[in-house]
Amino acid sequence: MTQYDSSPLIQAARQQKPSHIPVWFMRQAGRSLPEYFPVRGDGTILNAIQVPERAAEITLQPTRRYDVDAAILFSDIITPLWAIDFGIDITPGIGPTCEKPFRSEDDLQRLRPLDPSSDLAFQHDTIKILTEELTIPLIGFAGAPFTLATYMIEGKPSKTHHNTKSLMFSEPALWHKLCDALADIAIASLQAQIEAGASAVQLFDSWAGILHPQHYREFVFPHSQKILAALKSSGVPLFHFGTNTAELLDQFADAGADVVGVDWRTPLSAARQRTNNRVALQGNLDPSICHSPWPVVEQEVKRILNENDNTPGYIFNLGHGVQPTTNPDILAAIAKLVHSYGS
Ligand code: 1CP
Repeated sequence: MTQYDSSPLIQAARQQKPSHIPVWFMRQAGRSLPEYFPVRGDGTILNAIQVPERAAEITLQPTRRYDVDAAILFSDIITPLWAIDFGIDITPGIGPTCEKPFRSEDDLQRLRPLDPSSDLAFQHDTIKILTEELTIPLIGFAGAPFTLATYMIEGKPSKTHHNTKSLMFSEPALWHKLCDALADIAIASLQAQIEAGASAVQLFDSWAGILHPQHYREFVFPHSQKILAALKSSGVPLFHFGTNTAELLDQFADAGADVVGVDWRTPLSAARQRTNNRVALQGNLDPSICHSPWPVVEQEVKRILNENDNTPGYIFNLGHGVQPTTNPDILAAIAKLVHSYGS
């Protein structure tokens, strides 16, 4: 139980009826806001994440511009791996990069257990500042084992993920050891975020949709399920999101989350059928549409809201993260429109 149990975000996540439809935007903090760059400074995002006052300020920036129902901690999915010195970094203009990619059993030694109280002390302090400042729930997050493994194995962002699939299919025992270690790291990081004051957590498996459902079931599902099962007793709502997951939504719902994120390729009504109303849904405006003139955006937002048809257990969001070139005024108008819906 948290102080935000009666907030629209937490109520919708629990499939209760909130006073208005809650809205937040994945990747609402950071690159799309001009005020972000002076706070981040010249270093990489990891430098900013390590300084609690700066990370807290960047988390708060979108909540001042938009009437959103949640803040999301300013961090990255690779932060815990970087904190244990696996040898992963964020290269400006590229994303996560790893000079010595994970390729063999020996590389498991570089993956020591995470001790959040020392490795992620800065994150604890950031959340403490935020819980003082915020009047809306804070969402903590972690990368799911599959998506983290793609960066560790490929060494950089990839479109094909050849190396990841090759290791997964040719060395299944090593693959499962890697994912098991990554699941433990995600559990430790998320538990620490919840203990520090996060009111909900989201497990990002952004790239799991590149897999066939049978391969997802065998190589990915057990690890995500382990993470969500370990967090269940915390009592905070658990969100689970990936892109291109139309054929995986039933398994995303089975993995143990309260809320499943839907990308823009799947109609909400189809997602409801595939998840059989077992979970709340979050989504699913195409982030590219935010670059269109307002009447186009307005029509799309209304189409999605009408499709949901006031079904409880619904949180408005984009179908993936805010793109860096998005005009913040459009996001502000979307939040306002979602809140005025039905009133
Ligand atoms: O300095 C910069 O501006 C670098 C860009 C940047 C930012 C702002 C990166 C590098 N990460 C972040 C912050 C971040 N990353 C947040 C907090 C901001 C917020 O949500 O408001 C979050 C939640 C993430 C999560 C994240 N990082 C995901 C999952 C969500 C998603 O969009 O799918 C993934 C896949 C990453 C990896 C990553 N980190 C950074 C980049 C550019 C990428 C993507 C690289 C790729 O395309 O593969």
